[in-house]
Amino acid sequence: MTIKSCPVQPQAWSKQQLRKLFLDCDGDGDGLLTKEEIKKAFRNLGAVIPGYRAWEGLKRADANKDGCVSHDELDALIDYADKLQYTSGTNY
Ligand SMILES: [Ca+2]
Ligand SMILES: [Ca+2]
Repeated sequence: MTIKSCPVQPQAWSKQQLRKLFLDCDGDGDGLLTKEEIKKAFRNLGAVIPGYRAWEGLKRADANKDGCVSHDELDALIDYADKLQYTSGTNY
C-alpha cells in the first residue's frame, strides 16, 4: 500500500515569482535594488548566506557598476537566483 502524504511538496520558485519577490524587496520603491534589498530577497528565499548571495548576485547583474540592480538589470539577477534552484522546501 502506498500512501503519498506530502502536504508540503517543495515547489521551485518560478522566474515570475522571483521577479515579484525582488520587486517586493525594493523597500523604498525607487526602482533600484541595493545590496541590502537584494539581501532581504535572498533571506526570503531561505538562503543560509543571504549576504554572500546578494554580493554575488549584484556582481553578476550590476552591468553599469553603480552598486544597485535596476529594472534593466533585474533579469540577470533573476537568472542567478533561478540557477540556485530555491524551493519552498529547501534552503542552501
Ligand atoms: Ca530601492
Ligand atoms: Ca546597476
